[in-house]
Amino acid sequence: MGSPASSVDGFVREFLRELNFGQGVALTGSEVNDQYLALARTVRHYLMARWLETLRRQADTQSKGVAYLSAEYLLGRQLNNALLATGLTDIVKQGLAQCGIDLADLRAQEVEPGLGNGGLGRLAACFIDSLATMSVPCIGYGIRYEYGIFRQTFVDGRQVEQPDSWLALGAPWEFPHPEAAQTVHFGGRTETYDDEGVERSRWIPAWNVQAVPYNYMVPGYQNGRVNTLRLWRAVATDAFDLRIFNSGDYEEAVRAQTFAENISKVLYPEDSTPQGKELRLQQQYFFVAASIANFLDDVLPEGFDLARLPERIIFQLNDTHPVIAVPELMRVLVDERKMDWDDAWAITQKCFAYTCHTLLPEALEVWPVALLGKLLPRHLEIIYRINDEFLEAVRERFGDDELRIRRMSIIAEHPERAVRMAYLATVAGAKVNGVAELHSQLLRDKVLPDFDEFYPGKFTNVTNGITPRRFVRLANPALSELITDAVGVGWITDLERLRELEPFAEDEDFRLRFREVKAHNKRRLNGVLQQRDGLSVGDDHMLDVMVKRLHEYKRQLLKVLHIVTLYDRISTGELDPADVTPRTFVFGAKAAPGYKMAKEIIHLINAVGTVVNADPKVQDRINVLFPPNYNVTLAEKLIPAADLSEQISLAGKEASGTGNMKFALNGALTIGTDDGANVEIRQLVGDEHFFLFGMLEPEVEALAAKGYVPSSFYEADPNLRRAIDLISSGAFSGGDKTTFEPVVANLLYEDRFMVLADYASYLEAQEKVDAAYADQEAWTRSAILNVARSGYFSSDRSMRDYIDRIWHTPPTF
Ligand code: GL9
Repeated sequence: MGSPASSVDGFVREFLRELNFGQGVALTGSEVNDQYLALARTVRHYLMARWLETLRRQADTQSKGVAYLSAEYLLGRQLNNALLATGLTDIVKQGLAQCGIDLADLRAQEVEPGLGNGGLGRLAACFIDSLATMSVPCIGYGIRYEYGIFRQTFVDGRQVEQPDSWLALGAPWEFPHPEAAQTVHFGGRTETYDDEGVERSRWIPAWNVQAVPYNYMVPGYQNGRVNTLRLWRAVATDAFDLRIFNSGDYEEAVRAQTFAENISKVLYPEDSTPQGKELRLQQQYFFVAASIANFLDDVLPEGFDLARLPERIIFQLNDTHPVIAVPELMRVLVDERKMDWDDAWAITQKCFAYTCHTLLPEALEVWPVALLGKLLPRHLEIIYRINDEFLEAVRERFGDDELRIRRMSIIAEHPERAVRMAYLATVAGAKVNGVAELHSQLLRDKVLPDFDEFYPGKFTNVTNGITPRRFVRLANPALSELITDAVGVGWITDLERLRELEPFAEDEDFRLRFREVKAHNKRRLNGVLQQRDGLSVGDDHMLDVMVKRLHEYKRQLLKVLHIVTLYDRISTGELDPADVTPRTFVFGAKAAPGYKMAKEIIHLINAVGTVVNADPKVQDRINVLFPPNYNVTLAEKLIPAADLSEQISLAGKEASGTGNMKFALNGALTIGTDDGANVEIRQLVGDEHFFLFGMLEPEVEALAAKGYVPSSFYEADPNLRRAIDLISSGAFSGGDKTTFEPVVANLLYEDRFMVLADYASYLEAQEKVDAAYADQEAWTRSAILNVARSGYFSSDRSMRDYIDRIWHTPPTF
């Protein structure tokens, strides 16, 4: 198959053909959505030959690859990335212009697939981009949610969730393959039987659904490689029970269908807390069972000797969500392929590796035994046997240390009998990794110390990364051009080359151009915010940005207290407005719909914003913007415009963060705690170019051990008292003192994440920010050095680390 001619005329022909024959419309009178769909399909054609070639070579070489198992992929828009990968942007721009169409209008038409909640899902998307760019064989496996992360709106400052119907206007990037559906079973019971003298177990399931694969292209950056992302959709096996249907009971007939299809209906909008919902366990098993079956039956060649499975595949478990894959592979090997248990277990232990993404104990998934037994009875038996053998080995090593046995058991007994999925993953995985140095250390020392002792060498670190293609090259074309002018284009696939920018920090002309890039990006952001929400960033304001999921541990409240303090001091005349650095504070954050406190905090941010923005005493000095529905698309506009990046979680709580890396690479300076990957960012960019504040992790531990009394900080610090009293007074709630009482009471009497303890230090660091910003030359110098020294945070480097330490999967071509 020849690829379409890479010329403007060739493109126009292809595009019009898609518009006419694919969409069934003429150019004249076609809608923007028709044009977008036709363009997407045209661009897809250009990738097709490479995709087929990649698949063919993969089948020929039979080399080891990665199966990335992830319940979330927060992909962001596809069009621009596909254009970049193919190098078609200029041709397409010109071709469309000939048709009287502006490429920018078609880009804006795309609804991003928001199939993830936050960092964890975005990380998966960055990783598959890097693997394709590095020519490493990888299949991403996940779920094709019909509704992704909810669309957030604000009504009277409160979050309201709307369904995200991302498929409504067409899905031009996906390739459904109903003929390749897998059947996934649930429920029922198990039995033993005599298999020619061998006693075996089998599962007699009660019901099943079809898993239909939808394939997506994952193009490498201009390297001719296209990997595959395979997302599963649940479809009812017998769509209608015809007998019932004929009897006229339509509702009853479609009930089974609705039930089955609910499995891939909606992404759980959860952040770092497990949702003990049966449907969620169904989702997890649904996608891993389909993925394993797909790999064994369809990807491996016929007759493949499964004893050699570890030579062909490593299943990377992205958090505990896919961990039910462990007993599933055992079930397939032992029950279906009739393998000996010990052989199967030896293979399984080589085929899985587990990434942990959290430190919050409440975020570690556990599944009640009762639920697992009902939904997956055979898997529960297998887990029990894995646990028995594991605890036997622990006994052999440590003797009958019952406390230790209870601590390490995969089965928890309290508060109810439940399977600890992180333990199962740790026992089964060849390797276990955390996502930043500090996190991996704390994982070994605090979360899984018994396992670290029992399995020397099993724990490792791979610090997260982000793809420079999407988050620098595409999101920040102006900076990309400046960098390329200075050091050449090599940085896009070899981000350490940014080091070569260091000398330019001393170059006055370069600094000026760097500032022009920021100014340009702020104007661009202004345009987007104007159009999207009617918001605007103040002229010549420092842009201070905090964008991430709304969670107490991330401490958006600390940022709010800073703003309230500034507001209070300016409006009471204590601070001369002329002495305040003009700043626009930007928040972007979704709260899990069931997370009440997070939603109260959103309300408070909006309420403070409303008052601050309307008060003439502080106008043109400080401004608060909270554009709703923060997503990848908005991030791509916000981050390049930012001057200051807020990474202010309580030390020891943020596993890594990846937004922090995106900001540094786009030339923002960070104000942050010694937490997650902030630690590594600061080490690399240098203390002088990073605003550190707050307790260190051991200090947090010590304070907690001694007994943290938040109100004592309130009593002792007049600034803090004033800020909190102002909120309590009703100043931001039209005089109503009760509105924010729950938030204030929580701060004063619980404050689990020690906002009040870090407040003074944070304020002090913010004063340093102001002082530093006043010297624009020095600030720019720091910003350039942040860019130059952050090449380490490319997800290409993360992938190299996974390959060296865990996967051992070389590039193929
Ligand atoms: C997270 C961690 O909280 C982040 O610190 C980390 O950077 C990412 C990626 O490793 O993983 N774990 C987690 O559950 N989420 C993370 O962001 N939450 C969401 O994705 C919503």
